[in-house]
Amino acid sequence: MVVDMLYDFIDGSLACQNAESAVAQTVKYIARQTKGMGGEEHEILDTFPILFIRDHHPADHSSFKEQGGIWPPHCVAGTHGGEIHEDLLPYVNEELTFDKGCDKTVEQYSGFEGVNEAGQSLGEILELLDTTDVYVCGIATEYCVRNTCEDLLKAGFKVHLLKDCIAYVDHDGHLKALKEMEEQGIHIE
Ligand code: VGL
Ligand code: ZN
Repeated sequence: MVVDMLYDFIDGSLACQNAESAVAQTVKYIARQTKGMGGEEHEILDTFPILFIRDHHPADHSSFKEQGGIWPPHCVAGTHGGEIHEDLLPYVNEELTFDKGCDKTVEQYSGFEGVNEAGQSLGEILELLDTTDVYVCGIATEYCVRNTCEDLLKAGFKVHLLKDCIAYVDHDGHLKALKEMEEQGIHIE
């Protein structure tokens, strides 16, 4: 599961620490896991589904400073800043891409209730895929990654967090979040 590897969090208005490296390590990880699968997209998706989450805001979202929120404008729907990093595009499939934060009035850090184009939620799709274990990477550790991992755990999945494949707003905040996630039973690897 690739959380918010979007340009605004990588080199845009909310650029996070370690983001370029997290993307590169994620691409390597996926390449290792899918090696020998023949490169047919459906074959990769059947054996090793890769789900993408996108922060996807209207231009006047309530989390933006101009609206009284705490963040600079970011990941506005339809802008470059809201797009998935190009190195990951070969693995993106719209059925497995889930948007969150679309409602102007709601801050939504967790991707768990994100929805795909057909209106299916991430939780629903994980059920359909008969998932037991979820391997999570993305941005930012303290916010979306953490909230998504916690919701996955609550829903009964075994959650693995790939520590080289995450980026963060603040280094101390990142370490604290990792420690607290580990205490809850999330596997940091
Ligand atoms: C996030 C800040 C604002 C995140 C989303 O996905 O981690 N962080 N919006
Ligand atoms: Zn946001």
